[in-house]
Amino acid sequence: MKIGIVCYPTFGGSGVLATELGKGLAEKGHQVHFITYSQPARLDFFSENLFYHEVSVSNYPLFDYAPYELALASKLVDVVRFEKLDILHVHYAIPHASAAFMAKQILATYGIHIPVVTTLHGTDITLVGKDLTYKPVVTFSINQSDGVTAVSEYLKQDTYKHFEITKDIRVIPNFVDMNRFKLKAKDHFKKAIAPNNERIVVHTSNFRKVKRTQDVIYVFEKIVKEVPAKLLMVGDGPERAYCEQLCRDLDICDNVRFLGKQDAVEEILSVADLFIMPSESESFGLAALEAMACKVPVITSNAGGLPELNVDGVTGFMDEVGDIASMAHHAIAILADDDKLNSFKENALSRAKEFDLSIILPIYEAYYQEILG
Ligand code: GMT
Repeated sequence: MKIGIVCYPTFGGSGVLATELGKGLAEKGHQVHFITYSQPARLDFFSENLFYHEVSVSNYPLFDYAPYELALASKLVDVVRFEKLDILHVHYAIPHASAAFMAKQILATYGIHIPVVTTLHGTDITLVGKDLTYKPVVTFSINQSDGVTAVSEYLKQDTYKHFEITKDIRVIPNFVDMNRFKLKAKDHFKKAIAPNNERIVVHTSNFRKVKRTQDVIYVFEKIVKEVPAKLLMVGDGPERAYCEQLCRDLDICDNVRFLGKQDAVEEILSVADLFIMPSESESFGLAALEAMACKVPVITSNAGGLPELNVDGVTGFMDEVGDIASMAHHAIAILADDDKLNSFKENALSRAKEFDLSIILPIYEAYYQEILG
């Protein structure tokens, strides 16, 4: 198949997932065309089946707001016509699904029918999409898509609850490439971070409010009182400065390192003993799955789709959003006991295997065939 993929080319979960999907499809012999405003973060190598088409937006001085959606729709028309794509798969509804709808209408005037699959990722529904500023367009463009998928059952139900959706939404969970995300020998790195064999706790996110990154710091402060430990905060975003200040206020800076945005997350996860994701809302929690694939147990909130991933008391623990005391209690229970830690690690890995790329990729391929059929 010739597949066009539209996504946000950033470190966010939807962009990561879309890029990994494209890479996986290309490896299976499909021709994959990424259409985005910059090179996707994880698309940093050459493959004969992978193509990248940049959407550039005119910055004509009349525009206070440059019309990205129009530029994207025009690019989609161009790429579909000249690369003869079979299907367009857009990740994140806003504004990709509506741009795809517009492109589809324009292509129809050339006698070209291009099916569009929209994958809902989370904040495009749970936060931004519900905003009245966008809601009518989001509803319309979901309903106009030829196929709609959601990354968890929770997200599917939330979409039905808050939008008037006439389409069947198929749940296709997120996946992880376990050839990349696996435990790697990184002893020198471990030694540098934790010279006295302290436990290593990791958090990765975009440091937006919804991630409750300050909860990670509060939980860690309680952990470090009981168990010698180090915390690695990976990623960057608006909450980072507050987290750094909080570490100073709590006097735990010596035990916390902020690593900023990192490409090789799997290498950091390889030295981790525990991953913390206390999010306010999370449609799936791809970062937690990546941790589990590297044999790291997870302490998460029970928000959104997290219960579909984290098995409470088995792969880690789940607590109410904001329940710092319980998260710390559970974290200490895992970290303080070698045997317990090892069994949680094994469980995390075997659960992650259920979401391996090799299992989920064929589901997407079959779904494309169904839509094309
Ligand atoms: O979590 C974010 O803020 C990024 C966001 C995105 O769209 O990139 O992530 C969403 O999509 C991921 C991939 O499907 C999911 O794993 C995340 O749970 C979801 N985030 C939220 O629902 C908050």
